[in-house]
Amino acid sequence: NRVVRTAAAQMGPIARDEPRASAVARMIKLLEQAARDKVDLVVFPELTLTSFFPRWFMPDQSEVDAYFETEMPNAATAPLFARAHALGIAFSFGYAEICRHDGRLHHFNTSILVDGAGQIIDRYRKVHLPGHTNHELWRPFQHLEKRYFDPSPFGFQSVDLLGGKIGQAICNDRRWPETYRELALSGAEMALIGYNTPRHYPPAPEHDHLQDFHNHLSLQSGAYANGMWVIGVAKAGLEEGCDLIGGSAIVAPTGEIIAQARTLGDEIIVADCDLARCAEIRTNIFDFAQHRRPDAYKRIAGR
Ligand code: ING
Repeated sequence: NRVVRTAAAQMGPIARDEPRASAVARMIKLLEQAARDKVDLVVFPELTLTSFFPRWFMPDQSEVDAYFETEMPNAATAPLFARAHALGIAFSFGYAEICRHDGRLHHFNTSILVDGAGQIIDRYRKVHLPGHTNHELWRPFQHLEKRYFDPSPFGFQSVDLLGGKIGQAICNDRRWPETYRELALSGAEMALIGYNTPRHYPPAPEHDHLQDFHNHLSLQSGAYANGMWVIGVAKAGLEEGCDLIGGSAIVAPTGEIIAQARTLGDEIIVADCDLARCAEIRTNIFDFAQHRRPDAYKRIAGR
């Protein structure tokens, strides 16, 4: 077997004026708790250094850019990298990234994976940006990811870590079956997915009571149909007046939830994830080589 002891490190609310140092200190506390459990890998949520700022319309771009990191690691996150390296623990976390690509500045909703030696081995940028572009006054709060971020041009990938292949995705990505299939086809045996999910979804308030169900439905179906471990990690709780769901979960390749958060605050849940268990699914019902019919799937990748 190839057991990776994994922790989902759920974070409670991060206030609008909470300094990055405060969020990082909370992350280090969870990291040290995980270290006491002899955890190999700690997974943090999406945009885990600041409040979920796409909920606010900010006409002034310099105010928006203040939520972004222009280098990584940096002064705010160095203590986290240092502590994790000292503990020999790999970790992933999401943040807002400004980077230069093809000679142009880009704003990405990013998640990085750092190995036990403190090296960034994967940088994923969010593919599926939900929400809208302009200030929509009818909404009780905004969801301006399409305004503040560029969609990733890089797609999905997986990297070698802890004896397996690990891939990343971010929040809305977890609702799209294509996310998991692309990761599985890249060889991923585990998907790390942070999220910030408001309970109230203004375009369809009649679905508000289904948010927890849809969260687990997405994580579990993705895990099962691709025979992979899925680690879903929430930024949870009442954040600046917006109620974010919790429900962080560690899902086995069979689709079973084997660990789940109980609170809406800072909390780690831990599970021994045997990556060899992917074979239970991938050598049987979802043996892609044996059963998958890409010749019949003409529309999926089409535009
Ligand atoms: N948030 C939400 C998500 O996809 C959302 C947006 C909320 C979509 C509720 C549908 C229902 O989980 C992010 N950050 O993508």
